[in-house]
Amino acid sequence: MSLSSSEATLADYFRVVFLGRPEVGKTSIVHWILDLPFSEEYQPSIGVRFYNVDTILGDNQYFLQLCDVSGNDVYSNSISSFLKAASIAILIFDYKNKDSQMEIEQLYTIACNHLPPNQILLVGNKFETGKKEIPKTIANWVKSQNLAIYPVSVRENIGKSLFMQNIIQIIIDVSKK
Ligand SMILES: Nc1nc2c(ncn2[C@@H]2O[C@H](COP(=O)(O)OP(=O)(O)OP(=O)(O)O)[C@@H](O)[C@H]2O)c(=O)[nH]1
Ligand SMILES: [Mg+2]
Repeated sequence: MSLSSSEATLADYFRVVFLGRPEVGKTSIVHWILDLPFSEEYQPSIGVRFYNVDTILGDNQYFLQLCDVSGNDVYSNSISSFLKAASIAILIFDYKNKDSQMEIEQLYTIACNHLPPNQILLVGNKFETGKKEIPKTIANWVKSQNLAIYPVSVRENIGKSLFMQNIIQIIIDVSKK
């Protein structure tokens, strides 16, 4: 049976939460997913913004709720409350910003309190150098935990299909539970 988005209740939505330091590109990635144009101008997000998306994957209809959380420290205490109802956490760092990389481990620990590791994606944005290697700052940790990193560049439109395939696969797996 297919539902219209006005008939869907909160329980029908799969929440995808985007987290990371200010300016790593969370809002840009959400806009990229929604096929909205890229903006060079930085406008810090305030609080959280939800985008409800009705999507068809194969024969099935899914309601996704993209949850774009400001990276400002003021909201760091709210992160756990957004993760409580989440199906996926997308943790984003910036290839050009060491602080954002160092914070990923801590975010990962918080996300693991709410979700199994296979529902947490690590994304490196601003991947424009063409260098494949994982940033030195997090290389040891990534290796020791056997984690995968998804390198993307919203600006250069790099890495979107693999990243999206993973989100879709997780949603399909979670919906079967
Ligand atoms: N070079 C480059 N810049 C990017 C890329 N993606 C986003 N940006 C820029 O990075 C800046 C910050 O992007 P936002 O998406 O607003 O960052 P945010 O993580 O949402 O920031 P907060 O809302 O403050 O937490 C903007 O100036 C974007 O144009 C990218 O792939 N490459
Ligand atoms: Mg933002």
